[in-house]
Amino acid sequence: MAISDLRFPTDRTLVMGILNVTPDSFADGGRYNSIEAALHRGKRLLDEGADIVDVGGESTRPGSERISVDEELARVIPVIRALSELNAIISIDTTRAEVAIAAIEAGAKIVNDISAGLADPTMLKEVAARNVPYLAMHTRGNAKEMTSLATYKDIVAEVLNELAERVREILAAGISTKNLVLDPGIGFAKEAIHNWAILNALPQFEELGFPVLIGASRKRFLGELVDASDTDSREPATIALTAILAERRIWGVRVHDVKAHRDAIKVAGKFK
Ligand code: PMM
Repeated sequence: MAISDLRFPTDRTLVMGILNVTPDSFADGGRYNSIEAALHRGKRLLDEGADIVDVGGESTRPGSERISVDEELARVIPVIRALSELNAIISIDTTRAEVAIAAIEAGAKIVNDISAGLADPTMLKEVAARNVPYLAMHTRGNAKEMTSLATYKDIVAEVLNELAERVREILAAGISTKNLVLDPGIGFAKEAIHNWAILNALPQFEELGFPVLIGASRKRFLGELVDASDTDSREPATIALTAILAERRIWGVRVHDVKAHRDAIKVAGKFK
């Protein structure tokens, strides 16, 4: 299975809809924490035109506590199984190989690993063995450490170097070049100034030679820009960002409100 086998449209930016099955996730925390509610939300993301539904069971917000593998599996597997039966393309947002393997067995087609293989030493080999697309995101340290690790002399050069190092390891583990997507990790071990510098340097990230996905939806740096402390009120700024990224033909965006972003991408598509 290569990314091309998933038959995504190639003439526009793809939309990955966020489905956090967590009671504590920062943008939809507590609202969609039961399986039923998660399924309902997942179906809505699909109806609104999500190309991928990204199912995650563990909150990655800075400072959050880890949950057990069993708890993570219990949250995500029933949701993945049910949505896969609807022919949805599911990505599993996890840093654990065991969860990635179970998710693939339940029908997930993409592994989204915010640690790019650093959190679990067996992740890369297990993904390579199953030949599924792998989305590798840049971060530093774990959720508890990352805020203190947001120190850079040259943010763009350092993140590029660190991602390139991950790419070498990912390919050495046997994951195919056709199956790799990169993500500079907006908000992960990065302050607002770092996030903006990265977003201004997207061509350099694309020059690494892989599709690039951006996950900026409702994140704090947007709230700081438009003075929006609650996450929902950061949505207009997120949509504006998607329009710009889509006009620049970024491969994908990871967002909460799929319909609005599909619309923004349509508008961007009118600019050549
Ligand atoms: N952000 C979050 C979780 N998973 N995965 C990728 N690939 N990129 C991201 O930027 C990303 C992610 C945190 O946001 P959430 O709590 O709203 O899911």
